[in-house]
Amino acid sequence: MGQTLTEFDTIAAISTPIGEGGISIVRMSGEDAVKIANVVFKGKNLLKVPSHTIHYGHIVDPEDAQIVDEVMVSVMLAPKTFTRENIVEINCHGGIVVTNRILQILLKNGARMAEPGEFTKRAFVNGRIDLTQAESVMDIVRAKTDRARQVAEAQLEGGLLEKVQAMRQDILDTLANVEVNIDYPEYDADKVTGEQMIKVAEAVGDQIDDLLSTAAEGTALRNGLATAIIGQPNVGKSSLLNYLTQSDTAIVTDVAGTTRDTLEEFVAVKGVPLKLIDTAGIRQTDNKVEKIGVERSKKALNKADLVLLLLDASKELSAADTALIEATADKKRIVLLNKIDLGQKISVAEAKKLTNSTVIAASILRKENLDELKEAIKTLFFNGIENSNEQIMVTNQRQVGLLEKAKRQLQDVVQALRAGVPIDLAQIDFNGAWDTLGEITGESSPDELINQLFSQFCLGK
Ligand SMILES: Nc1nc2c(ncn2[C@@H]2O[C@H](COP(=O)(O)OP(=O)(O)OP(=O)(O)O)[C@@H](O)[C@H]2O)c(=O)[nH]1
Ligand SMILES: [Mg+2]
Repeated sequence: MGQTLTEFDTIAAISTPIGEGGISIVRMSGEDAVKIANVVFKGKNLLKVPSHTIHYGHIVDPEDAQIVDEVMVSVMLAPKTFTRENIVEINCHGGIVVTNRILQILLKNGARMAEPGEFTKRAFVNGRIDLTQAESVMDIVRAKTDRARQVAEAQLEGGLLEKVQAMRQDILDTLANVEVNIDYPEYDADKVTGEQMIKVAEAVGDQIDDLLSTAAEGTALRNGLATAIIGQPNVGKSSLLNYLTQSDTAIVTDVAGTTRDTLEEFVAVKGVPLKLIDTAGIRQTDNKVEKIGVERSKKALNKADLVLLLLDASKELSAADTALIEATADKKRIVLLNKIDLGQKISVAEAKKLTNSTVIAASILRKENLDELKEAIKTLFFNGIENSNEQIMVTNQRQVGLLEKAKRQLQDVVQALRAGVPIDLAQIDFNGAWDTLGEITGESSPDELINQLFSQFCLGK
């Protein structure tokens, strides 16, 4: 991340969702942004206005001198902008045709269509933000709960960046020391440096552990806790999904085997983000379609962080129920005894003894005791996770993978030095850890990785 600005062409994109709305924003970034805007804008001379000002006028197609729309145009001059380049934002009337037309006119007059994430990528390449901050921009856009947003904002403020940079600095300082001692070898310099390297490797390793301990909550906040609704056919799984999502996404009928595919919905239950997965009732079946559904249910179960196991309380516990209890035994689990409006043949105490889990007796149909279920989900989530007030968290698999790799490299350093390996050999892994940590912030990331990362962004971001 150098301080010098890389020269780029001028890009343009629609930065608001495509559709009808109050206003839409077409954004341009690059050296010529103001020049191009000025060609198509009728109002003040934009080349002469101060930076960070907004101006009323009209977009006129230079080709036929026709007025396209009445607009407000913001001019923000480099370097104090999101991309560190000149940025022009055209606020036009919301509407697909108008917005597209303005974009087309900009493209005809010298701008190039931006790729997904290209604005944010320029902010990264021009050194305004690091990779963790770029990722957080996307996370803020996608945040489904307020807590997830808070964590993303903290990351955008550079919280994770600072921690990673501090660790890299510690490693670098030690490396510098080693270099000095190699250049001026004295009697016990090697031993002293070796001990120092072990100390730093262990200290940085501990800091990595601290960060990794936030990963479970961090990734759950970002992606939602994968929650599989499991149970026999007709027990009320789809009814529960619909209740929790307050919609009628899933088809509910009294026909056993209604749901034949897994269905995913994102909900926040008392602030806990869940990725709910409604599944086909698990049973032996000869129906081809249902069979596939049952297989998918089993897969969903494997991947689940949390299982909501539904049992029909109005009937005696069956062998099939027992099989499901066993199949879900090693998962975080809440057992819901459903249909108590039809009588209760399985008691909460009995189910508790059998499952060693939180058990709630409820009626989804009558919406009875469902708040207890929500409370139970909340308790499970926030108790299972430490540092729950922590703002600086590891929120995605990319970060987790790199931290784990750096941790292994540091462990190797310690092991090697303890085994008497010469310091200049152990140093290779120490160097490696420094590099790996740099990949988290993007300081030592290969280009293709960076391109791939930004291509996941939305257009206009
Ligand atoms: N009496 C009663 N009926 C319920 C309750 N919850 C769900 N039902 C009914 O049970 C039937 C099956 O509900 P679903 O939600 O489709 O059950 P499912 O588990 O998704 O079923 P499959 O998709 O076939 O596996 C429907 O007729 C629901 O209205 C309840 O608490 N009490
Ligand atoms: Mg169903």
